[in-house]
This record gives sequence, C-alpha cells and structure tokens, in this order.
Amino acid sequence: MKYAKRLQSLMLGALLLAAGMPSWAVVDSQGGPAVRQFNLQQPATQLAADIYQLHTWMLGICIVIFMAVFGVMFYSILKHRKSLGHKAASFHESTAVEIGWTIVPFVIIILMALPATKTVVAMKDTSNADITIKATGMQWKWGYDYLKGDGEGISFLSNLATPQEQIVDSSVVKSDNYLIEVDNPVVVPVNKKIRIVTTANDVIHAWGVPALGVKQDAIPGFVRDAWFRANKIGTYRGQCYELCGKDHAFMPIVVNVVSDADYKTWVDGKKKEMAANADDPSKTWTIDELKQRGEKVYAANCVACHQANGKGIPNAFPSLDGSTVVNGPKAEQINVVLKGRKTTYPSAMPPMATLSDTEIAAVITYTRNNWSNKAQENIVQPAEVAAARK
Ligand SMILES: [Cu+2]
Repeated sequence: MKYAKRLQSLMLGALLLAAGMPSWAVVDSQGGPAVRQFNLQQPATQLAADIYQLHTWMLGICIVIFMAVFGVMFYSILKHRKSLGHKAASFHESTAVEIGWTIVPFVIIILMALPATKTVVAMKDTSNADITIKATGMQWKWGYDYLKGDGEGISFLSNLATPQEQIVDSSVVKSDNYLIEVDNPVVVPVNKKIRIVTTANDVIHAWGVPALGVKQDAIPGFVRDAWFRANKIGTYRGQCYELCGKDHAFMPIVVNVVSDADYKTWVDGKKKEMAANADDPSKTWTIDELKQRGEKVYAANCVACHQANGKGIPNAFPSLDGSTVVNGPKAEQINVVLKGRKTTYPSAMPPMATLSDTEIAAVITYTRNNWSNKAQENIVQPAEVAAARK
C-alpha cells in the first residue's frame, strides 16, 4: 500500500516534470545552485570567472576533437568501404603522419595547459591578504577564527540551520536554501583579499564555495590555505567537499560578502556579543543555570550523534539515557568528554576540548539530570573541568 502510493507520487512527479513544471514550487537558492542549472555557478571573484572560462574553453576543445575524430572515422567507414571496391591503403612509416600525430596533440596540450597553469598559480598565491580566517572542519560543523586583519579575535561555530523536521519528514515543505543555510555565516568585506586557512579536528573535510572559486582540503594536523576576493556583495554557499562521515551532507558553508561599512558594524556587534557571552571561569553556577546552558550546548554539539532524546543510534552512537558513564562518577565523564574515546562503536567519540570549561560543565550537568538519568554526583562546575584539563 505504502509502495503503491510512493510509486503513484513518483509517476505523478515524472509526469509534471515532463510537462515542464515542478511538482512543488522550487525556486533558485540564494547564492547557491539554481533550478535546472547546467553550467557552473555565476562567478563572484576573478578566479571563479577564470575557472568558468577555462571550463568553457576546454569543453570547446573537446568538442572540436570529438567532431574531428568521429568525422574522419565515419567518413572513412562510409566512403571507403569494401562494397564500394576500395582497396586498403598502406601508410607504414609515413613521415607526414608521424609528424602530424606528434604536433597536433602537443598544440592541444599547450592550448589547455597554459591558461590552466596560469589560473592554478594565481589560486596558490595567498600572499598579502587583508584578512586571514581559519576554517576548522569538525564532525559535523565548521569553526571560524579571524586570525589577522579587521575583525581579528572573532571566533564562532557555524552549524546547519535547516530545521530537523524538514530533513526527517518528507511532508514538510523544504526552505529555499535547504541544507545550505547556517546559523553563523562567515562575513567578509567586498573587494578585499581573504585568506582562508583550513585545518580539521577529527577527519579530513574540505572547505569550498563554488561562486568564490575556492575549494581546499581541511586535514587534521596540517594547515592548507586558499584565497578569494569577492567583487560582488551577496551571499554565497558551499559545502564540505570531502566525505567525512554520517553528517557530511549537513555541514554547509555560507559566506556573506558585505560593504566595508557593514563589515565594521558586524565586527563591532560580534565583538560585543563575544564579550557578553564570555564566562567568568571561576564563577560557581547553580544546577538550574548549568542545565539551561547545557541544553543549548547539547543541541549545538552532541545532538547529531546522541540524538535529542539521548538514545543515540543503535550500533553506531551509544545512548546517554541510562548510560553507566553519565550515571557513574563525574570524573570519568569529564575525562571522556575532554579526551574523546576510541570505543568499539564504529564511530569514535571526538574530543570536545575546544568547548570552554563552562560549556563542558554545563553539558555534563545537563546529561546527568536529563531523560531518565539521576546521577548521584549531579553537578559539575567549570573549575572541575579546568582542573581535569591539566
Ligand atoms: Cu566534512
């Protein structure tokens, strides 16, 4: 019954598609892929424009080669066939042919390699950047640190903003930027050279935005870099481009290119926000404060594997609801959260040491008092986490 219905809707979809109209109102994403987009995205940097032109140029060369090779082949088959009485010609050791098949491919290679090399060399030149931003890939989100230039010191995490219902429930209407929207986009000024330094915390990810002409692997323990200078104000979208595990498709990248004045405003706002959020690490929190804060930390960092109901995913991610670690001595849980764990589960628990002492204390306190958990040691203070780090 269920399958019959699904088949029906599939057939209806195909019919509507054939009639040239989408079965639901899908519109172009803003700064990402468009509906029925066959070519590359519209470039927003000189490099992306060069890549676009290179792609068109190479495609042109390939079409010319294709036509020439198949033209000669079909002409020979048709006009020189045996039934017309043709005798096979012999061109053994023909100097003309040998010179021809050396020179022609050589010319083709030069025509392709010369402009390609020029563009690749330009891509690698990350010197004299106005702003340097470090992008850290994590399972499964991006962390950004503004290392140099205007906005130095700003740092934040960037998580998928598409609501969970849209992902799990096929009857919910998808937003226009489905799976390519984030809570905290990268913001950069227009016409400034932005250097992106990539690295990763756990496995290999890759940071890329097609319209900006950037794609660079983010490798744990290594630092790679790339750059772009956006020449148009707007929002540009990309994704993680290296298969990095279960939620690889759920760690998008959004870059907002804004005017100089808007960038100043954003930097001021972000700095104020960071100062307001900065925690006094020696503060002693009440259990309710910790639980409230911990719920937010959990939603941003833990929910992808351990799930909102704390049950995890059988045979992949352990349940925290009823877990012996969560209900056991707190020192052990602090240790696991800080250092991660290589368990017998297929996916290891990554170390969460990049979170602040307060965040870790809050999330541990939250898990110890949530769902059916009633741990004896039910509260962890930031100072205890700080002590465990040593
Ligand atoms: Cu990734």
